[in-house]
Amino acid sequence: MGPTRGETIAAVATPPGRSALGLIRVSGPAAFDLLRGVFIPRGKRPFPARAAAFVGVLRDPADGEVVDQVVVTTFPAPHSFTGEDVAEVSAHGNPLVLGRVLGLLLRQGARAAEPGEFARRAFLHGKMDLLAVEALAQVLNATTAGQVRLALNQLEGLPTRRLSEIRARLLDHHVRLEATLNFPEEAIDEIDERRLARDLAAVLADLERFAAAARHGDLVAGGLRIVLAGRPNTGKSSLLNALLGRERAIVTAVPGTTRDTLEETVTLGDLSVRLVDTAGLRAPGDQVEALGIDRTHRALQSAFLALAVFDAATPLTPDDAEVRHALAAAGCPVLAVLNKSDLPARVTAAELAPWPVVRVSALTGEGLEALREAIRGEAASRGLSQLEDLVLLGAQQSEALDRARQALRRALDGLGTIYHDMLSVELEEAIRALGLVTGEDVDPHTLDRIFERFCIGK
Ligand SMILES: Nc1nc2c(ncn2[C@@H]2O[C@H](COP(=O)(O)OP(=O)(O)OP(=O)(O)O)[C@@H](O)[C@H]2O)c(=O)[nH]1
Ligand SMILES: [Mg+2]
Repeated sequence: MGPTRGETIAAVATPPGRSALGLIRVSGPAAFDLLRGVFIPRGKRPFPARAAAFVGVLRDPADGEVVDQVVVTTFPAPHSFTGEDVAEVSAHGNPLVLGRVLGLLLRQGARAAEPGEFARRAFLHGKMDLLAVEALAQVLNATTAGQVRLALNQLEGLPTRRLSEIRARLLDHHVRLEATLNFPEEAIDEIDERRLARDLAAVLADLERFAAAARHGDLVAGGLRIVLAGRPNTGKSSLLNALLGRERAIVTAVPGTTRDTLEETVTLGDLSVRLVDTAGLRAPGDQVEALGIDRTHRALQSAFLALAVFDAATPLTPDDAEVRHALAAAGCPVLAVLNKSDLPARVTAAELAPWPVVRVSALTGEGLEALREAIRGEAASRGLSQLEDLVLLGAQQSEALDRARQALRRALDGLGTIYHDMLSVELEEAIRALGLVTGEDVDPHTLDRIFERFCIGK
């Protein structure tokens, strides 16, 4: 029995709802056999053949009724998505029809697929590594063209090749270490520790670059959190609405209108941005406001960027000074926004130094494009514009990458002081952890957690 227990699975692969066509996927050793029992091809060509498409009808053997006119496309193993025999049934895109087709195939002996089961089979049959699986999840979930581009690049396999090459270098060193440890009497060259240190440091540097690319990929995939902060009444909620293009947040002339953080997603070119409106920072008037302000501080801790919003029409107040203090303490990069630029100016950019300043009017829309450009510029300056160089990792994979870096660091730190067998253990740990990232070395439980995020039919 193979890793998939010989079962043939089936699922509707298109979303619920009406459309011209709907797709049912069948994968497993009996895929063609169970279709043979219900599918009547129109032409003379015998079904199934090599990879080919067949027009015909599906007929329910129980009552002889035609279930739908369909096109069945066959992909014989191993040249299919899952690596097994796969049949794709293109039926009419009505949930009623698709439900009947699926029911028919299940009665013929297929089992309903679990979420992510097709992708899991593709992985188990070596058609995809785990980095490609992660990329596939992102292609399906992407909301910006940039996210799609990043994911397709990873699907092509470049990050996998980068990591496999790093792992191969470590394996090489590990094998040589083991050889000198296990066969000391053979005339194997002694380990040159200086050279080993240099090589391992280079591997670690490459791994750090890979980890940075993964952190950036995570930011692009998840959306950049940009927090609007400022004292009450400077126009944070107005600015959120202006950037969103709709009246999402409540705006009033009463300071302290926003009591809780509020998050909305906008697309800025290739980037997905999660804008967070917050309660104005000041000495709180009541308990609700105090809780809201507490949330503002917390939002700032995980921000990619803070937009410090000031009212250009009012001289800076002690509350504004508090805002500057809070932002400096939060430690995230800051872009100062001088809002209400439609009114006579009472604050200069110099007063907000050293922060870069953008003048806008949330009321008239003036300066908003410059603000968007400044945000894009900030992202680019932090390495987020070269999407082709970024990497997408799932939570388990990031953890494994961290473990690999730690083991390698321990090995490097210990070189010269620890025994070679300890060194070998650390290298082995790093190699095993890197294997988890690509999927060369991964346990079934971790696989469950990776694939459960997919929907049925994927
Ligand atoms: N003239 C002018 N008025 C603005 C502008 N932006 C906001 N306002 C006004 O400023 C007042 C406060 O706006 P809000 O968006 O509620 O300000 P806020 O910073 O969210 O305030 P809190 O939620 O209390 O912290 C409202 O009366 C807005 O109409 C602007 O660009 N120009
Ligand atoms: Mg507000």
